[in-house]
Amino acid sequence: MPVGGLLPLFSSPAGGGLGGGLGGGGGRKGSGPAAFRLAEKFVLLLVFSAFVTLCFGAIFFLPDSSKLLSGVLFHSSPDLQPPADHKSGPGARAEDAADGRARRREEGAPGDPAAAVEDSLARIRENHERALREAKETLQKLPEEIQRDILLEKEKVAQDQQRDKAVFRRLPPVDFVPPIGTVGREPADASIREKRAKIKEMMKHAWNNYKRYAWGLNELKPLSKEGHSSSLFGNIKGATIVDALDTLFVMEMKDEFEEAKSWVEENLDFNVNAEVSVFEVNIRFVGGLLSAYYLSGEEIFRKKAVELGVKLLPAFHTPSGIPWALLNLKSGIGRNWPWASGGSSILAEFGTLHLEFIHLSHLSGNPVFAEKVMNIRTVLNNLEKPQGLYPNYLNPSSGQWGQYHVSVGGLGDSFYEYLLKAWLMSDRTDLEAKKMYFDAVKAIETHLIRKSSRGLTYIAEWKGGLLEHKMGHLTCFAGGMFALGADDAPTGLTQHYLQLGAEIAHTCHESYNRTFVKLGPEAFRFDGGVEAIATRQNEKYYILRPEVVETYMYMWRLTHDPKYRKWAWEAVEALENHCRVNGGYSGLRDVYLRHDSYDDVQQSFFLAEMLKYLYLIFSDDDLLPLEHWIFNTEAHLLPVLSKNKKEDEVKEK
Ligand code: DMJ
Repeated sequence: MPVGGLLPLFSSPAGGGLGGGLGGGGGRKGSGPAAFRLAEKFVLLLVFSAFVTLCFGAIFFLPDSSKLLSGVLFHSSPDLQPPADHKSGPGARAEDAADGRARRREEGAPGDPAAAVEDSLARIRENHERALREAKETLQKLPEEIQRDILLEKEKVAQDQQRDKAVFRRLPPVDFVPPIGTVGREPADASIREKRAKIKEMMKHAWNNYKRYAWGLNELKPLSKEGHSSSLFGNIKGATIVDALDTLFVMEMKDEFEEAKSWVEENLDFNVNAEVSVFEVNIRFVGGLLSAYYLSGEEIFRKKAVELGVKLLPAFHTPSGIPWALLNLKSGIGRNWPWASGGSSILAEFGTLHLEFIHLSHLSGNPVFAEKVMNIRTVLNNLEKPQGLYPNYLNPSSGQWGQYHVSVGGLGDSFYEYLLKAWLMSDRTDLEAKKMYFDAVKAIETHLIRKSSRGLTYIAEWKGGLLEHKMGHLTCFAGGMFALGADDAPTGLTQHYLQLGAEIAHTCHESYNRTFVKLGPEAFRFDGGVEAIATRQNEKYYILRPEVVETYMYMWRLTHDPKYRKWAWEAVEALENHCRVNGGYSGLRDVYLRHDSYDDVQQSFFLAEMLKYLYLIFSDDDLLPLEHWIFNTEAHLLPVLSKNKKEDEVKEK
C-alpha cells in the first residue's frame, strides 16, 4: 500500500514519497478485520516514522526537538504555540522564520549557504510531522467512517475537477471594451518630460538586458548576466515577460510589447509538473495577463489568464475553501508553507486573489472564480476577530485562526489593500468590502499605529497583544492605501486618512534618507533609541521593492504636492547611482554601506511596479486615471467594473 494512500483526502503530498494522497483510497476499501490489519499497519508506520523523525532531530535539530515533539504528540492551540519570529517577506509579503532564508535567497537577498541544507531538512522534518499527525487523526476514526469520507471526497474532487475544466472549454466570446486613458498627453513641462523619458530609458535598460541574457527565463542576474529562477513559479517560465507586458504597453514600447506577446503565444506553458506559490502566480501571471488583455484586447492574454485561473482552482479544495499556499499544477495537490503556524494559510496570500478572480469570472462568463473568493470572505466574516484585527494565519482545515500575529506588512498587507480595491473595482457597489476595509483600518489605527518620540508615524506589528516597533518596507504601501480610501471614509475622516497617508509617506521617505544609498532597508525600527533605521544585519537589504514609490504615486495623484515628485526623483537617482549595472538593475545587500553590495537579481516587479509607478508620477493624470483603473498588488491594471454596464446587462436579460 503506498504511504500516500494513508493520508486523508485533504492532506497534501508530503514530499515525493508521501505524495498521491488524493488518489490513495485503495487501501481503505476493506472493512472489519481487514481494516484492523490496516490499523496495525498504521501503528507500525507511526512507530517507524517517529523513529526516523527523532533520528533526524537528534542528529540535526537537537535544539528544536521540543518543537518537533509538541507538533507530533500534542494538539497545538494558538495560545500554546511559541511565537514565530516572523520577518516581513519578499514577493509573497508572506514569510516567516524557518522559510525566510530560502525565500530571501530566491529574491536575491543575502542568505548563508548552510541555510539551504537546514531548510530542506526542516522541510523533511515538517513532512514527517504532518504524516504522523494525519495518520494519528485517521486512526481515531472508525473504518467505515474513513471509507465513507474517502468516497465522498473522491466524488467531490472529481466533480470539482470536471467543473473546473469545463470553464476553460467553454470560453465565451466577449466584447472588448476600448480601455480608457491608456495613452496620456506628453507633460507640458519640459523638465517633467525629460524625467519621464529617463524612466522609459531605465525600462529599456532593464528589458534589453533581460532579453539579451535571460530571455524566456523568470528573472535576470544582472551581474552574472544569466537567468535567475525562483521556485515560487515552479517550472512556469517568463515571469519578467508577463510582469513587464503592461509597463511596455503604457510606455508605448510597441516592438517590445509585440515580442513579449509572441513569446506568450508560443512559449508560455502552464502544463508543468511543479509546485507553485498560488499567490505569486496569481498576482504576477494572472494579473499580468489580465492587464495585458484589458489594455490591448488581444485574445491570447484572456485565454492564457483563464487557462491559468483554472489550473489554480484545485488550491481551493480544502475543508474550509481557504486555499493552500502551494499547489502542484499537474496533480492539483496543495499544501501550506511548512513554517506557517500549524499548517495555516497566510492572510496576505489567500486574501490577495479577489480582484483577479472577480475578473476571471467576468472574462470567462463562469462564476466559479468569484464564488471561490467570496467564500473566503464568508469564512473571514464568520470568525471572531481579536480586537477587530485579522491574524496573519488561518488554518484551511479547521477554518480557525492560527497564531495571533497581525501585520500590515509581510503576511498581512495586500489583504487590506484588496478589501479597499474590491470596493473601488466594483464601482463602489461592494459595500461589504468597504465595511470590512474601514473596520479593519480602525482596528489597525487603534492597536498598531504609533508615533515615535520625534514625531514619525509608523505601523508596528502585533503579536498576541504585544507590539513589535518595527515597520517593513512592504508596509510602506499603506500610505498610498490610506490616501486612496480617504474619499469614502466615514463622515469627517477624509482629511484624516489623507493626512495619515502623508505621514506614512514621510516616515518611509525618512527610512530612505537615513541610509547611505538613499534607498530604504527591508525593515526599520523604532526602539532602542533609533527611528526609521534598520538595526539588524538581516534587515538592511533592498531588493528593488516598489512600496515606497507606490505610496508616492498615490500621494502625488491625490494631492499634487510637489514633494512627492521630488522624492520620486531622489529614488530614481539612487537607483541609477547604486543599483544600475551594465547588465541591468540589481538589489543591494546593505543600504548603509558605502561600497556596492549587489545581490545580483533584477526582480520582475522592478519592471512591473517600480518603473510603472515612477513613469506615472512624471505623467499627467490622464494616463490611467484612478477612477477607471485599479492596480493589483503587482501594479497590474484591472478596469473598474462599471455599475452602469451591469445595470445595462441586467436590462438586456
Ligand atoms: C511584489 O511582488 C508585490 O508588490 C507584492 O504584493 C509584494 N512583494 C513584491 C514587491 O515587493
